[in-house]
Amino acid sequence: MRVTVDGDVVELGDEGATVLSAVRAAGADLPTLCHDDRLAPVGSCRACLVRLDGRVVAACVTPAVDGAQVRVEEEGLGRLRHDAVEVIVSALPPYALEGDGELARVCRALGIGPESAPGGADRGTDHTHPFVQLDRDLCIACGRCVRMCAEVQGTFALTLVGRGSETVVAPGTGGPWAESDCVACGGCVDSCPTGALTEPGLPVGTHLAALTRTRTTCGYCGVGCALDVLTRDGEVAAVRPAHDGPVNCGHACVKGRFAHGFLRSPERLTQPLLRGRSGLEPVSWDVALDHIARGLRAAVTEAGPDAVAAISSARATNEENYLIQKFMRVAIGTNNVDNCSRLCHSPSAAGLTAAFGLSGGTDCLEDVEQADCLLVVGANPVEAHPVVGARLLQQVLRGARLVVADPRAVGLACHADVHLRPRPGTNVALFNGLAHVLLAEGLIDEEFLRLRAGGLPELAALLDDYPPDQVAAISGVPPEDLVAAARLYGQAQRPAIVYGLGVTEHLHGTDGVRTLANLAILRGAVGTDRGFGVNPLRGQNNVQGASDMGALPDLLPGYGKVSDPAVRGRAERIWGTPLPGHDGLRIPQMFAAAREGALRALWIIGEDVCATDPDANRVVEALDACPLVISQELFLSETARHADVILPAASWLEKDGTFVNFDRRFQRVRPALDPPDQARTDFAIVHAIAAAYGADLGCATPAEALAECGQVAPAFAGISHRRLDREGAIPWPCPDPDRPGQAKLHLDRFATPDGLARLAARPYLPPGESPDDDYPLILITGRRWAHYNSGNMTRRSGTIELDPSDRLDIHPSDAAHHTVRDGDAVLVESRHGQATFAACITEQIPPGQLFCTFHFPTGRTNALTSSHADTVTSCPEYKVTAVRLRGIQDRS
Ligand SMILES: Nc1nc2c(c(=O)[nH]1)N[C@H]1C(S)=C(S)[C@@H](COP(=O)(O)OP(=O)(O)OC[C@H]3O[C@@H](n4cnc5c(=O)[nH]c(N)nc54)[C@H](O)[C@@H]3O)O[C@H]1N2
Ligand SMILES: Nc1nc2c(c(=O)[nH]1)N[C@H]1C(S)=C(S)[C@@H](COP(=O)(O)OP(=O)(O)OC[C@H]3O[C@@H](n4cnc5c(=O)[nH]c(N)nc54)[C@H](O)[C@@H]3O)O[C@H]1N2
Ligand code: SF4
Ligand code: SF4
Ligand code: FES
Ligand SMILES: [Mo]
Repeated sequence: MRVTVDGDVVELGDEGATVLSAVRAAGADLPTLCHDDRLAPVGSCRACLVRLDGRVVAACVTPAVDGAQVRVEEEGLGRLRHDAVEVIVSALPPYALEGDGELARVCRALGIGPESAPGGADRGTDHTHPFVQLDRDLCIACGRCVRMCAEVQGTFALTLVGRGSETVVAPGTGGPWAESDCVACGGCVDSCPTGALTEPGLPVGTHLAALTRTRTTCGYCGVGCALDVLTRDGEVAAVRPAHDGPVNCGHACVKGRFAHGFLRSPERLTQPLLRGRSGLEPVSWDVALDHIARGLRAAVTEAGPDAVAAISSARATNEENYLIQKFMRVAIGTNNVDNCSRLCHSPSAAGLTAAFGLSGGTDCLEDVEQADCLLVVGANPVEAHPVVGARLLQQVLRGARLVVADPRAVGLACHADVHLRPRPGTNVALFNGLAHVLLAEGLIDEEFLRLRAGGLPELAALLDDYPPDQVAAISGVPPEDLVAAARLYGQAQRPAIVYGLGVTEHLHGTDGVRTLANLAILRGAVGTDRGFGVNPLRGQNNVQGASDMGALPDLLPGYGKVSDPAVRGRAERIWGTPLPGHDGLRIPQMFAAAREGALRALWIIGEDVCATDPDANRVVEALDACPLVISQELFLSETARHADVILPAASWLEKDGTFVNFDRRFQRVRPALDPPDQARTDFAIVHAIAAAYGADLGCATPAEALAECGQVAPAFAGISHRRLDREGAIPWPCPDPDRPGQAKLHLDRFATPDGLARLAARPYLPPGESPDDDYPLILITGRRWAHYNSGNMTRRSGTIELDPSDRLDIHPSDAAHHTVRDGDAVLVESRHGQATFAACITEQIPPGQLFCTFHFPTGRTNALTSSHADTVTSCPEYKVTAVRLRGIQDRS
């Protein structure tokens, strides 16, 4: 459509365009106060008045129509806008117009000075919350915060109270902000135009233009939010979500937004430490590097290259991971390199590769948002991937149907049409049951199955054993729920599967992924526009990338098998040296080898294995048995305490490179700060270790490392730092620098050898541990919103105030049975160890099950978990541990 703005003609493609978008497209200056592009317009402030075909209208709420004539620069109109804003400002105190916030800028543009703002009713402040602070005197009741919390975040924590000029934002719960439902996403602060809502680092009146702004990618979870880090005098003043962030679109969560206090924690490691006779002592880099090089040489000389192993970091950049695996393969000569994908989504990589030929999720987030039915399985995105969780919730609020499969009633489950609550460890039976109903009721895509999939006869035969009542007996899911869920998924036009660790972290996690993928294949809802595939919510900021870069014992960068001579030959030519052709050790095998005395040196980069790997007491035994343990860390983690050398590393806010997020997008990481004191980036540390060892890895800069990786792995050849700087985000595969990457996979054919998707006929097999008389309860472990994994970073950030300690969720019936009251200290025992928690009595957890996190080392959660692991990939069975409650102490 064409609209004329002050005589200039603008073309607008978007049918939903408003007069405001036409004005903006024409480049005209028009103030707005109640408007935010992320929110539905309300048109309440009248700052944006224009003339449309003769009438005065609020531009933000008025649809643009073809041929419309809009006037902005008209004498009378300027006056109207001035007066509208002056009325608003008249109730505010003068400091409302200080700084370069939105209101201050609007007033300056309209010629409204501090004399127009004599007000200030002294309505008081609410500074109870660590990250969100309210000055009621600055509230103009535009409602942007309320809408942000509802329409973007989906928490509905806020409301407007009072009448007329007394109207002010308040938590819906009535009390102080700190006791509200707020989950500190920061959205309301980000949208507030006046400074009524602020964060501690940016008080009202701050001149934002005077701060340094660095665009980077969040280093916590795998969502990959684009963030603008604002710094002042070498400190982070604030972190703001980028409004043009490709994944987050101006949203973020408490971790990316506020959990940066760890940077300046007094406990931050700032110099190398070496274990001497009297414990860990500070040493120079030269001494530490020399010690490491000698230890590595001794291990290789005495026991061969396979006596050395490295655990690479999914927190580190692609370029760092590339360099680490290159050092291990080229300089040491071993494939003993792995990353925490092993503990997390290795069953996704194996299962999706077997089903579809590539290890990544099949679609991009935007596409999943087109779905009319979401099947969210064993994932709690509201807490673990909050920006994705919020987007999925908005889709449900807009009418998409929702099936959640999770034993616990948390997050999206509260909004589900059907909530399936399988006993932990019974997914395969559940998914086979769903597939049984799809087949029985003809809810399958026969043409797709004929042309694009294989394995139907075998699957159909197996599914005879999974009628709903049979599945109910195994999983505890009522037959009618199973049928209802299958019908919702089976009858949807465009169903989507989104899943998490509740599928993978099991004895049969890979079978879980494959039998879940069956559902999408049966429906023809993957690799077509009739559905949005199978999408794992990968966990760490760069776990996808660490694996993509070949920090895996069996795969080179780009997933070529080390055992394949042709693949190896390509890397050998580029790296100029022969490579070992046998698979290296997986993380659990590294620990086993160390306990047996076969592993002589273990280099652990950014992973707190003593806190986060299962059966932690046995991990400690392994480290104690290994002659050289190097821990490359931000903090003296549980693991670092058992190391011989500790190297102080830079964090994501201090380094240059790229991450790959959960839907395969490469994005840039840029340093906002220098590393503290002697800390160095992992990139620099790997080079320094290589140099001390007498090896030259090439790749002087991260950009060069990514370029070299593209030579080894053609799927990344089209991606470079320079291109990312221009384009923002690029999904892989992207072999060609002149063509976009592939966001949606498998559209013409699957990447399997015969091009067909593979159905899997996998029977249900019981988990490694089941409840019995000695250990009658099942412990599920997982995450809560305010902390991150080991908690080493979030426990040292302000987030600790939001969630100061771990607790054990227990159903009221079990609590009564064990005479446990809310808050009581309880001792949990498994066959492997014991741990203590404060009890939290809640119906979120079913009877017979318990839930806790692993965010607090004092809890010792992973002393409880077993060494049972996925039979295909060795991913630990973190989600099922048989336990008992003991030693209940009275609170009094
Ligand atoms: N706040 C926060 N966010 C995080 C992290 C964090 O520590 N804190 N960690 C990041 C990382 S590394 C990862 S991998 C992701 C993980 O993100 P998620 O996969 O969402 O994480 P979890 O909470 O471990 O597990 C998800 C759900 O699986 C359910 N579940 C357990 N057993 C079963 C089962 O047998 N069947 C089914 N269907 N469900 C089951 C649990 O009840 C739990 O709600 O989160 C990332 N984001
Ligand atoms: N019981 C139980 N245990 C679990 C899980 C579970 O669900 N239940 N989930 C598992 C999963 S999915 C995962 S991914 C693992 C995660 O386990 P970890 O990877 O061990 O956990 P993180 O806390 O992410 O920590 C990594 C460490 O890296 C450091 N670090 C951060 N950034 C950098 C960096 O740039 N460089 C370096 N050198 N160090 C850095 C941090 O200080 C932190 O100590 O935990 C697993 N453990
Ligand atoms: S910070 Fe986020 S969750 Fe909290 S009130 Fe504001 S918008 Fe709502
Ligand atoms: S959702 Fe994930 S990537 Fe985004 S800000 Fe939160 S932790 Fe960071
Ligand atoms: S911005 Fe249009 S009425 Fe407020
Ligand atoms: Mo993870």
